[in-house]
Amino acid sequence: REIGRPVKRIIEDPSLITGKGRFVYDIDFKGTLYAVFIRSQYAHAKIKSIRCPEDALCYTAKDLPDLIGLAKEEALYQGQPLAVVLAEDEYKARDLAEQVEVEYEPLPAVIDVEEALKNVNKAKSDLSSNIVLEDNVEIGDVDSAFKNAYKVVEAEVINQRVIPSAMEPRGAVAYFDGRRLTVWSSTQNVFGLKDTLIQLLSKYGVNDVRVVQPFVGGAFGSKIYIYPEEALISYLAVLTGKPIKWFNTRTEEFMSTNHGRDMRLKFKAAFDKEGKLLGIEGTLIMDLGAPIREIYEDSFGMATTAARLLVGRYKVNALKVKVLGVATNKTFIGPYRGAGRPEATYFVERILNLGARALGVDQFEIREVNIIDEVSHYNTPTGMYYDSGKYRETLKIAKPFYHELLRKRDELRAKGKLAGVGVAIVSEIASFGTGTARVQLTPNGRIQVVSGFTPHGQGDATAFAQIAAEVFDVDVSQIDVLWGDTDLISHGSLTGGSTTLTVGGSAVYEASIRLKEKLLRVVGEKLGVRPEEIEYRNGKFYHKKGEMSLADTAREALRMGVYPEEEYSYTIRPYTSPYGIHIALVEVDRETGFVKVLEYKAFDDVGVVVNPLLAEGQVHGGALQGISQALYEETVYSTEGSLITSNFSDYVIPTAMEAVKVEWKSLALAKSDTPLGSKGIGELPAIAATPTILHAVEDAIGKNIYIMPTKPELILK
Ligand code: MCN
Ligand code: MO
Repeated sequence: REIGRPVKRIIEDPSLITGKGRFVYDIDFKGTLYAVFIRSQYAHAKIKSIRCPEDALCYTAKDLPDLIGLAKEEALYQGQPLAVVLAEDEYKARDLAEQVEVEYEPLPAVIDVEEALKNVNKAKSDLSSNIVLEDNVEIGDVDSAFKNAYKVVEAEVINQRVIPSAMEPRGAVAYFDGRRLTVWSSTQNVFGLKDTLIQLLSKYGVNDVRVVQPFVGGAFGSKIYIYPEEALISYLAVLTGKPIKWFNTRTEEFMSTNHGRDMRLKFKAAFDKEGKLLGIEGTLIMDLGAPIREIYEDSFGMATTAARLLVGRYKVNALKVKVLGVATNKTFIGPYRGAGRPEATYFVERILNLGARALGVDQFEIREVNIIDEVSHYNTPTGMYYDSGKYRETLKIAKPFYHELLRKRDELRAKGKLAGVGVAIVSEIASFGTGTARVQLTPNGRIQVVSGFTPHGQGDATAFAQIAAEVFDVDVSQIDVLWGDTDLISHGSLTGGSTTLTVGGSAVYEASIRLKEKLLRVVGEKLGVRPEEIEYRNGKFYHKKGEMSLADTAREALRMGVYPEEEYSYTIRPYTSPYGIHIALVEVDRETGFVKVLEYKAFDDVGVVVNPLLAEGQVHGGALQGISQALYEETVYSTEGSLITSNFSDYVIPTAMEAVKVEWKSLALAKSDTPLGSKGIGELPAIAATPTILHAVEDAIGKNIYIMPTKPELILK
C-alpha cells in the first residue's frame, strides 16, 4: 500500500537539494526592467506631492489606474506603496527610488488598539469609527453561570502581532507578449491572482492571463492576498511592453506583507469547585491594521470564527462574546498559519489554565473535567462543526506521558531547577472548499496528475503521487505531478487552511478511480470481454484472452477515440475538525531567564495519514513556529507607527540552535467523511505549541503570564 507509507519527497526535492529548483528571482528575461516601489515613510499621512527624478521611468499613484492598495492621497501604514520606478537593473532602480521626493503632511497615527477604540483620531480620514467590525456571539444563560460560580477568573490575554517571515520574500516577474500576460509570482494563490488581474486589466485589453508559481520559499498564509505590487508590475508590463521584475527586500517584506494574529480577549470565566467551566463572558478585539477595504474585509472572518471556536472541545454551555475589529495604522493583518483558530485555541486554553491555577486544580485534570467525550457530526452551540473526534480517549492515551513529564519536572526541581510542564488541546477546523484534479495516462504508460492546488513547501505532490500509485497499483516513481500553473487546469484553489491533502487528494483519488474504470472499459472492448472479468494489478490488465500494459491501453484508447484522462472536482462539506493534545517540559534558567524546551510531544488526530514523513515534517516545523510565538516573536512599533522590528536582527525567529526535538504520535482514532478519511495537519501543530509552551513556562515560574513573547526580562521580573 502506498497510502500511509513514509515516502521521501521524490517529486519536490531532487531539484531543490541539488540547487536547481527555480524561484521567482531566478527568472530573467533579456531587456527586463527592474521595479522598485517607493513606500510611505509615515504610518499615516496625506500625500501632498511626489516628484520623480527627471527622465526616469517613474509612476506615482496619480499616473496609475486604481489598482489594489496603492496610496493615492492618504498613506495608511508605513511601507504602503506610493510610486514605482523602473530601471535596467536593480541597483539603478534602487538609486532612482532614493531620488524620488515625497512631500507628506503627517496625520495623527492610530497605533495602539486601546487608543483606536476611543475614536479620537481615525486610522483613515473618511472613517466614521475605527471600529469597522462588530459581532456578538451568545449562547446559554451566562448570568446564572456567574451566579452559580465557585470562582470567577478575570483577565486579558493577548495573542500578539507576528510577522510571517517566510524564507523567501514576495516577488514577481510579469511578461506581456502583446496579447497574453504571464506572471510568475511567489504566491500560494495562482488562480486568485489570475482572476484579479483579469478584473483589473481587462479595461486595458488584457483578458488572457497566465499565472505561474515557481518554487516558493514558504508562505504560511501571507501569500494568499493579491498585493498591489503584483497588480502594478503586471500593468507596467502591459504599458511598457517590457518584462518587469520586482522583489521585496526583507524590510519591505516586513512592512508590506500581511502580519498575523493581533487579537486579545478580555474575559471573565465562571468555574465550579472541580474546575468545570460554567461560562465565559468577554470582548474579543482584533487589531486589523490598515483599513484597506480589499484586504481587511477578508480578515473579519478570523475574528468571528475565533469567537465561535472559543468553546474548544469542551462542554461550554454559556458564552457571551462581543467581537470588535479595529482599524489602526499598522500593516494589515491577514491569514497566518491558522488564521483565527490559533487565537481561539490560545484563548480557551489560557482560560482553562488560569482557572486551574486559581482553583489549585491540575491542568490536565481540568481538561478531563471539561472535555466532550466523543463526537460524530456534531454542531457546537456556537455553530461550529466537528466531523468526528474521540477526545476523552485521546486524553487517556496522553495521560501517562503527562505524568512521566511531571516526574521529570519534580526531579529537576529537586535539583533546584526551575522546571515546568505545559499542556494544551488544539481545537482545529481545516480543509475547506473545492479541489480539482486531472489524472491522465500518457502514451508511455506513465500516470500524470495535475492538481489545481498550489502547495509551496508542504510536499503534497508526493502525497498525490502516492494516492495515484495506490489506485493504479504502480510504484510512485511512475507518477508525475504538475501544479502551480493556471494553464494546467482551468479551476483551482489556493493552498491554505490545511486543505490540500484532504480536498486536493480526494480529487486525485476520485479522478484516478474513474480513469481506471475508463481504462477497464477500453481493455474490455479490445479483448471483447466484460470489464468485470478483467483483473488489474501492478500496472497491467489480465484476462485469459490476453494482457495489456498501461502504455498499450493508452494507445488503444486513443485509437478508439477515448481520451485516457479523467477530471474530478471534490467539494468538502463543510470541513474537517482535527485535534490533538500537546505536552511539553521546559526549564527556565534562573540566571538568564532563557527557556529551554526539554521535551515536546504531540498526540494528534488527523484521521488517515497519507504520508507520515510529510505530516511529521509539518509537526516539527509547525511546533517550532508556535513555540517561537510564545518565546521570541515580538512586533514593535514606535508611537508614530514606525516598524522598529523591521529585520531579523530585531525580530527574533528561531534558528537551528533553538530547534526543539518534537515527538509525534498520530492517533488516527477518528476519520473524516472524505474518500481518504484524512484531516488537515498543516496548521494544527503551530496552533497547539503556543499555549503548550506558555503553560509550561507558567508552571516553571509559578506566576501567571499575560503577555507574549515570554521574554527573559518578563520571566525574571
Ligand atoms: N498530510 C498527510 N496526511 C494527512 C494530512 C496531511 O500525509 N492526513 C501531509 C500532506 O501530504 C502534506 C502535509 O501533510 O504534505 C500538509 O498537508 P495539509 O494538512 O493538507 O496542508 P496543506 O498542504 O494545505 O498546507 C497548507 C498549510 C498551511 S494552511 C500553512 S499556513 C502552512 C503549512 O501548510 N504553510 C507552510 N505548512 C507549511 N509548510 C511549509 N514548508 N511552508 C509553508 O508556507
Ligand atoms: Mo494557512
